[in-house]
Amino acid sequence: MSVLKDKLGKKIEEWRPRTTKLLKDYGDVKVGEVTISQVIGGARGIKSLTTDISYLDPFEGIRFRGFTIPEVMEKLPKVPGSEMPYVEGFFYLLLTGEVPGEKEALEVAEEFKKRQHVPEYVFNMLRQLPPESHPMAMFSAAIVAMQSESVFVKEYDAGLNKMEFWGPTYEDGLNLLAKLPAIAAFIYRLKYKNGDIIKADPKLDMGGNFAHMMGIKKPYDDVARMYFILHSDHESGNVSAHTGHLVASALSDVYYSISAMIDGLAGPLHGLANQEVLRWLQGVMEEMKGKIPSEEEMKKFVWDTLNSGQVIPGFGHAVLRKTDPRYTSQREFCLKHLPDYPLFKYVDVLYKVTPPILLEQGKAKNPWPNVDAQSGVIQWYYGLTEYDFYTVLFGVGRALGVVANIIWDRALGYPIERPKSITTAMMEEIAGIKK
Ligand code: NMX
Ligand code: MLT
Repeated sequence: MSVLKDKLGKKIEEWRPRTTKLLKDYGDVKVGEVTISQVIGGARGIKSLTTDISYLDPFEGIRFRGFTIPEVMEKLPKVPGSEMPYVEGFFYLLLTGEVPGEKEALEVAEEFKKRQHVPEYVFNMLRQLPPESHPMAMFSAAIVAMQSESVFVKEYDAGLNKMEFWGPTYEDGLNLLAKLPAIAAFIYRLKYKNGDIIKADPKLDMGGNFAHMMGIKKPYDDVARMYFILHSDHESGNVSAHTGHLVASALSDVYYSISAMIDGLAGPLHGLANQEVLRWLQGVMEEMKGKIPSEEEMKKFVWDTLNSGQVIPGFGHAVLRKTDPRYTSQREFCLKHLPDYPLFKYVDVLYKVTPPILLEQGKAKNPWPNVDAQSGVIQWYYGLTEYDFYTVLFGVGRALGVVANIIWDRALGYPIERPKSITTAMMEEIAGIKK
């Protein structure tokens, strides 16, 4: 058994009694109340999910296994010659809750390398899709195409004890994660680089290999590592993480679950917002003929968008009530590596003018930028200008967190998810409108 799986097995054994005790002895203790506006309003703020992989505080932002983003970047072992940590070491942290040393990070990297070969039928299937297919549809299709590889399904069909579900789920999860960078890079090169595919380099770590297969030079390897880590998890209620968990709760395997997760991420109010930000900025750039807009000029673009009934992509959040620390990390990266880049200046002006306008408009509960406002600019700077590919990058990262969650869901025996719905007439009765 691998070091990671062995360590995880011990952690699971230690953790199970905590969940059992809560359920058995404290199952009736209330965690909150639910209002009509929450029922109609997308279940906003209802505490009805549990995860220990990450927690999102509205004012502080995300903590991965208790660590803030700067702490994660500081504590995790770095790839030699790079500013950023091993993504594989970060996955070790998500899965076990422990900060790995270099030895552990390298062991996970080896595990991924052993599993990174993508079956040829996946590439053949991608080549058959219409050329206008969105990269997210291609990514989702590629993942679900591998469903027949599921170890979980084989063991389940052979009669697996519930307590053992997490083991083959772990195998599926690692098998899939290891293949995602090569699939993503294949989609990119197939769609935008005339199918000129670059083979994986077995010497490289996940981030380094991804940059290599994309055909983008250093420090893009560090951009990839940073990007995958920042996008990995945002507790469980967001559409992609929730979808992954929900589908997996029916004991659908990791391939079905992560493919569905990608489908949820592909919406413009969720992950696709990073593509929308670039599309919006390009529109401004065209109208400005490349000139950096003054604050007054940018205000007009923002108001025009709002007045035409559209959202400003990259701003607002369902939980956060301050600037997203993932935005701040990427902004710091920009200040260090591309401070004078015109597109960064655009984002900077947008950052100055948008929050006061959203406050003045008085609708958005959070006027501050989220992760997507800054991320496309970095990609563009390093030559990845095909912005409809950006959400695939988000998807590779998000899979790390969702796979970790699904493995733990299975380990702790969380049941099939099934919230209750009520009718409009029932709510009218609860509200006292009619008897
Ligand atoms: N621009 C314009 N209006 C906004 C924005 C925005 N950026 N954010 C919220 N609003 C509006 C929202 O549409 C709603 O309007 P209405 O009452 O007419 O339906 C109102 O403000 C209240 O919405 P909130 O409760 O503040 O936000 P909610 O929790 O419903 O939605 C988002 C959260 C993130 C979907 C929303 O802020 C948004 O649409 N932002 C722009 C898209 C975006 O950046 N999404 C990416 C989120 C991060 N991610 O990667 O997933
Ligand atoms: C995410 O990373 O999933 C987004 O910020 C959306 C969310 O958390 O609601």
